[in-house]
Amino acid sequence: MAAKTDKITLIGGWASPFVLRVRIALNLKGISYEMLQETVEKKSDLLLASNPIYKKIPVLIHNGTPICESMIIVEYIAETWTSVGTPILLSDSYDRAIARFWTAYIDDKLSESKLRAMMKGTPEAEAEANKMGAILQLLEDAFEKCSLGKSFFAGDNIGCLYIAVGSHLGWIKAVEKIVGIKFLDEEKVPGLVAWSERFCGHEAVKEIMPEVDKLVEFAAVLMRATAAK
Ligand code: GTX
Repeated sequence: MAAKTDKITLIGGWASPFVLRVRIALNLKGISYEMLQETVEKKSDLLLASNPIYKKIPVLIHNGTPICESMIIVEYIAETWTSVGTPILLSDSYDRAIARFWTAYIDDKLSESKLRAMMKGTPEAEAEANKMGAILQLLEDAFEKCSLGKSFFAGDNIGCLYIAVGSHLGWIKAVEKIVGIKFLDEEKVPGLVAWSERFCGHEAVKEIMPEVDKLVEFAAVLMRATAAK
């Protein structure tokens, strides 16, 4: 178990769904941390030194030791601070395997490059964005069927899979606004819509979930920065 005097630093950025995962996990455990904001223009020396392989955020620095990749960090937090706050890992190994399967699916389908491709404002981008609807429909059906201890939508605690999916809700809503297509549609994905409202209102989430309009503004900044390179 980690000590109260531990120094926790998060190299992050307010708009990143992957950073949000780590912040939710830290909130669930009630762990204080310092967050260093990376900028679009230039990666910090600390980020380059801490994640030399991918050079991406988030990186958690625990007493000087860096840990990279959002879901690896979430599991590290769950396993390091077992006896404080809310448990994050499911107790059954099969349930954990199923949760990891769907987390890998989400990370494959909603990577940064795929989110960017959805927001370019071109006809191809609209076709790409439509894939979001299909992904959400598949998740709705799968989560209804698969048993993760309790049914996915009926669970009270925020576990790893909730964090993996829920961290993307802000960007899903931002893409909805940018391309003018409703993905979180009550008629099509009622379970996900009701669950997403509960997730966004959770104590560990509501203060840190980025505002959709700010994400839309940030998307424009990101696109301009990419075009200028
Ligand atoms: N697999 C990694 C994880 O889970 O930690 C992915 C992390 C990642 O992609 N981080 C991005 C990064 O550092 C920041 S989050 C992307 C912002 C969303 C924008 C949506 C359009 N990127 C820097 C880089 O790729 O150089």
